Formats: sequence, C-alpha cells, structure tokens
Amino acid sequence: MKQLLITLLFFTMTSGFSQQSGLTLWYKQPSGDVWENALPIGNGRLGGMVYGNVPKEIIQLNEHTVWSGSPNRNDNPDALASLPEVRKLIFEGHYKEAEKLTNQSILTKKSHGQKFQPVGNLELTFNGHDNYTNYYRELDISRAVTKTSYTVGGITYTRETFASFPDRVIVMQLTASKPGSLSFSAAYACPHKSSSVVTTASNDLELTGVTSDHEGVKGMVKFKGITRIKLNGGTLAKTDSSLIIQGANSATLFISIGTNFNNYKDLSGNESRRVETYINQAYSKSFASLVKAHVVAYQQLFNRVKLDLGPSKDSQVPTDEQLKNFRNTNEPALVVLYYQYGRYLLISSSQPGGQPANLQGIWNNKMSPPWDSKYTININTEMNYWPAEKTNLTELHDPLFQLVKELSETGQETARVMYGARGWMAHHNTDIWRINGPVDGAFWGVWNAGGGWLSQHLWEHYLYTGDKAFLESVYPILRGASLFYVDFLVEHPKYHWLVVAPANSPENAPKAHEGSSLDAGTTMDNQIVYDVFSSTIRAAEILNKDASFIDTLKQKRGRLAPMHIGQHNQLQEWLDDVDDPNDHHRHISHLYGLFPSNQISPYRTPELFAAARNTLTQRGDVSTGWSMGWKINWWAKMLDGNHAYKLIQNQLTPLGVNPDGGGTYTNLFDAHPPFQIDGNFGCTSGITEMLMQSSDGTVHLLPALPDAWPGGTVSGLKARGGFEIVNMEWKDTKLVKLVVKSILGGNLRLRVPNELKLNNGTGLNQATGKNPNVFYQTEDTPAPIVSPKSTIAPLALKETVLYDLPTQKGGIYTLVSK
Ligand code: FUC
Repeated sequence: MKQLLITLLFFTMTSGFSQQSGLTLWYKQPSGDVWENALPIGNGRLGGMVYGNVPKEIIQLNEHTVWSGSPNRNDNPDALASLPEVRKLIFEGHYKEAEKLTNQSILTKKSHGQKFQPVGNLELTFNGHDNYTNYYRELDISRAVTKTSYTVGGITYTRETFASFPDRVIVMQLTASKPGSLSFSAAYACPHKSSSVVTTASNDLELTGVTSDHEGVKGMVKFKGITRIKLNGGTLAKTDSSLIIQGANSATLFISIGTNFNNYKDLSGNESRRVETYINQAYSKSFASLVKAHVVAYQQLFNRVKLDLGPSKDSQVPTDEQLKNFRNTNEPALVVLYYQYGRYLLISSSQPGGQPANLQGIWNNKMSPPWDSKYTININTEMNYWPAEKTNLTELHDPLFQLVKELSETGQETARVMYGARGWMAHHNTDIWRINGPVDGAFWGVWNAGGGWLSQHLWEHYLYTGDKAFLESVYPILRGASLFYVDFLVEHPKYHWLVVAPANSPENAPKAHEGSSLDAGTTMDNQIVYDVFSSTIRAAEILNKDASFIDTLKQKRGRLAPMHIGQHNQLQEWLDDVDDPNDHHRHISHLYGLFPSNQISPYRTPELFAAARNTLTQRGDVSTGWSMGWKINWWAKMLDGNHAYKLIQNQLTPLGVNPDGGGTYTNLFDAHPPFQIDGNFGCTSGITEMLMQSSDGTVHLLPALPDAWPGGTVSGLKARGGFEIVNMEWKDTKLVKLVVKSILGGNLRLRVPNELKLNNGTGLNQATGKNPNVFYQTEDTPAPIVSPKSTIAPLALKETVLYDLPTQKGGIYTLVSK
C-alpha cells in the first residue's frame, strides 16, 4: 500500500499535473521558437501565448484593441455614378470589363482595412537553466491555466500562468522546490517602432507604444503595459529596462495592458489610468485567491457542456503524439479535447464588452499578420460564432452583436453614398474601425452581403433564447439590412427575377467568365436576401409592427430567383448552369442554404438536398482549415456521420500531411494554413450538429452519428426555442436516455433514431402536422428550377421517429428507449 502511494505521488510529481482529466493539452518539450507550439491563454481583453521555454521563457502578448490606424472610412463615392454601367456590362455578359470598371470606380481608393497588432513579448531569462530534465508543460482547459515544470540541479521549477477573467490581468506564479533558488530577469521585447520600455521608481517594468500607420491612416492607438513582481524571499534589482530577481522562494508576475480605445470612433481613453487600475486591484490579492476567482468565472461558462465519446485508447501519450496517431487510433478523447478546445478558445477570445474574435481570435505575434487578422465576413467571422448558442455560450455572442450594431451605423453611409440605397450594408471585410468599403480587388471585394449575413446572428440569438426585448432592440438593424436590399435589388433583364448586381459567389469564378468573378443573382446572395427578408418579416410579426414593410418584403421575396439544379445534378452556384464538376474551390458558398441556413432540407426539399450532396461530393474533401470546418457541418446536415467524421480526421491531422490541405498545429490551433481560428470553431459547431440539430422544425437527436462513436453522452447543448439537453446518452447507436429542460415552454418536437417513452407520465405523442412551436417555423423554400439534363432523384433517408411533447416553462422531461 505504502509502495503504491509512493508510486502515485512520484507519478503525480514527475508527470506533472492534470493530463489525466483528458481536458489537457500536454507536451514533453518546450515550444522553441515556433509560435504555433505555444499555448494560448486569454480573457477576451488580453491574449497570451505561453512558450514554456526553459532558459528564456516567452509570453507573447495581445490586447484586443491594439490595431493599426485610427477612426476612418473607406467608401468610394464614385460607385454611385458607375453602378448603372457596371450592371449593364454584367447583364450583357462583359464580365471582364465590368470587373475592370468596378476596380476603377467601386473599389476603395483608401485603406483596405487595418491590422490587429501584437503588444510585444515579456521575456524571462533564467541563467544556468540550459540543461534540464523532467520537462513537462500543459494547458488545462478545464481550468484555463497553463503550467510548465522542469528540473535543474535537483530543483524542480514550475510556472503557472492564466489570463484572469475577473481581474483583467495575466498572472504567472513561479516556484522552486528549494527555498531561495529562484533567480531570473524580466524584460519586454516590443516590435513597434514607436515604443519604449522603462523601469520605474516603484519597480514596475513599463512598456508604452503607439500602433502603426497603415495605408494612409495614422496609427493612434496608444497602449501601455506594466509588469509588476511580488516576491516571496529574495531581492529585486533593476536596470533601465529590466527587473532582476535573485534567490527568491517564489515570485508572482502581474501583467496588465491598457489602451486609449473607447470605441470605433473614439480614442480619448486614458491608457495609463486603465493599466494602473487593473494592476493595482489585482496586485493586492494573493495568487491563491486570484486563481480561485479566475477558475470560478471560467468554469461558470466552460462547465455547461460535457461530452464523452467513448472509452479512450491513446490518452496517455502527449497531445502532439495523439495528433500524429489519430488516423490510426481514432482516439475519442482527442476529439473531445478538440471540441472543448473550441469552446475554451471562444471563452478566451470573446467576452461581453470586448472585441469579437478576429481571424486569429485574440492571438497574433506579427505586425502584419495574414489578412491583417481582421474580420473576413464572407464566412470566417460568422464561423467563429457558430458554436456560441448551441454549445451554451450565448453571452459570448455579444461582442459580435456589438460589431453588427456598429456596422449598421457606419454601413448606412456606405449604402447611401456608394449605392444610393437606404438601410445599411457591408462588403466582405471589416476591422476595428468598422470600415465597410470594398477592399482587396473587385474579384473578392464587390460582394455586398456581409451585413445581410451578419444580421442573421441577431435573429438566431432570438430563436435560441426567446428574448423579445433583445429582438425589439435589434429590430432596426434587421430592418435596415432588409431595406438596403429593397432599394438595391434590380430586375434581371433576361430572367426577370430581382437580383443583387454586381455580385459574386465569394472568391470563386465560373470558367465562362474568363477569370472574372462578377455576376448577378448568385445563389448565395439569393439565399441571404431570402433569409434577411424572412427573418425581418417574422420579427416584425412577432413584435406586431411594420405591417406595410412586411408587405413590401413579401412581395420582393416572391420575386427572388429560386435555387437551380444543373446539368451535373449539382446545386448551381450561379444563375447560369456553368458549374465545373471538377472545381475544388474551398468556398462552397451556395451551400449557405444548407448550413448555416436551412433552406435545403432532407424532409422539405428532397431534390435540393440531393443536389447539395452532389455539389459537396464534386467539390471534394481536401481543403483549407476553415473549409474543412464548414464541411463537417454540411455533412452533418447531410445526415452522413461517417463523411463528417472523415473531415474531422482530415482536420485532426498534423500540418503538412494532407496534400494541398490544412490541418492542425501542435497546439491544436487550426491550420488554414497559416493559423486561422475559424476552423477550430467550425469543427466544434460541426461535432454539435452531428449530435443534435434544431434548425429544421424539430430537435433532431443523433442525426449524423459516425460508426466511430457508437456510444457516448453529452450534456448542456442548447436547441432553438430554449430547450436544453440536460443529458443525452446513446449505446450501440441507439438513443437510450434523454433529459430535456424546457426553458420557455412550448411544443418539443423530437426526431429520434429509435422509439422512446416518457419515464413517468404521459404526453409523448406521435407528431402530426406542422410544429406549432413559434421558434420552429420553417419557410416554404420555393421549388427549384431543374435543368432538363438533370436526372436528380431524392435520396433514401434513414427512418426516424417523430414525437410531440407539450412542455411547461421550466419543466424537465426524462425519456428512455422503449
Ligand atoms: C477568405 C478565404 C481565405 C482566407 C481569408 C481570411 O478570403 O477565402 O481562404 O480564409 O478569407
């Protein structure tokens, strides 16, 4: 027994900390100089990448408002005059000329958007620590704390770091197993030209700087960082630009950052006052109380969802090894870790009151990051927020709503000045200044549905929460998104539908257009306008207002182009039947109608459903990180769990192994490549959609269960209409137990793979007719136009059982298999 205890103690000490919990990323080697090996921490305001290096530790620092530039707009007022000619050229088939004119007179002549920039690194130097043993580092995502430990000369050194949610600072505690043996120096390295580092009379290490000028916009975000060290034993000395600790028992570092950013049009904040307020408040607290408050705040969000996908086979090896082995092991614990990591990353990069997660969340070490690490709103930003509602993190959606609100303000001028339209709009990119002029080039930038798509997140939030006051408050934004299209749609001279023109299907071009992406009435645009109109109509009806506007929208909606099924039995991407079945482009924008929208359904639109499947198959699996993330959601909506799982396998592949495709970095960041966080969020959403869907008039359970997960449990998922899956258990692919909480009351229509019964009481009935629940109303997608060359036929669907369960507000219902 004693021997066992000693062995256990030894194991705990040497193997480190909590990898046993399964919710830990852990490694046996430091990051070296590879940023994508470092472990991310964040509290929505501050982001840190902790390298866990031994003689020189690096914490790379970000703050959510440190962006190049300053308040600015980038509309091009010449657009209005050239719009009729651009449209004429498109309708006459002169796409190249239309693109040329668009580049000259519609594209911005100003900034193409600003850059999210790093603050710098805090670097800790440990002399004499070059030769170490027993190395271990981890990120425990059940607590949002990262740790590093190693041994030098018989002394074990540990560092624990986290970005505190309640205290708004990054805290690192350093300890040594022998008293008086902790010695190191701390210094900042800052990549900004306009920056300086000093040490103060009160022993603070201070970094001040101003962000970069970029594309004619002056950099005016002032930032200030302070590192302050609390010592237990030992001495603290300083040079002009570093702090030197000698012979301490332990030390706690407090890292605070403040900026002058108030909002997208106001930089009059006081960065010094902010940075000092945060650090003074935190410094007065003990490490133990700081870590406790941090973990409580974090777990209040994180613990809402639990997932188990079956017994573990390979979890005793480090995370990088698990990733390498995944193709062979299919380790369910790695899928769970990756799933929950998506939730961890959203909690860490998107907090109410802060900026939304950008292309890299809140983690970037480059002065000029890929695509400026801004907001690409033709897919990537929306994807970041797909997990928010369904994985029970609804309040993390807030920063996106604030961005949409602000874009609806700046986008009114863009709509008016550039297109002579009322309402508001945004093109395919935005940044912290909420620019919405067209950027990058006509091929990409002329797409004008960014506002329309983003506005649907407001509606979805209402569908999940039933929060009528929220709906009332955002109704003007929904209305404005519709009003833009009311004015902007034009009649197609050949087909006579109302279409968006100029348009493109994001970032793709039909071969027939000789390299130009420009077109009118692309499928995705038609689908987005259809959704924007439909959700505005339903919101106005629920709020009992705007009757004549409802009429206008219904009338215009009736004149939109329906979806088309083309000669290759595909869903057409464009109005003309010009798709190439060998096109493997990463964007499959016309499947917006399948997911995240719900215009294509196995039960309501079987032909379109079959066409969507052909399109997915023709486009192929291999793709960039985010594209794989989207494909998991699509295959889940296709009710094909094994194909969705194949995409998870592709995604959980070390970078460089998938030919021409993305994958995953050692720290489980998604690789486009380069790092882009959307793929992480897309996959978390997709795994949820494999287990539960609530978009098609029902709560559909286990709609796309792969053979790899015959048994498992999940708790805490949210469905539209305020239903929460308190617990769901499946065995041998059969749903054996379900506990649902009804937060809003109303009819719960279930679609399940096998027969169920209420474990006590009656009231579970076979469903009939339309679901009366107001949150489950589906629109009647117009019948598709089918090419005479198409041989499309509905697909055979797996049998399911449909039940209706009338629920009471606050009621909890337990069902078991029959
Ligand atoms: C779109 C995508 C790219 C990349 C970029 C940030 O342009 O087509 O693949 O994700 O956004």
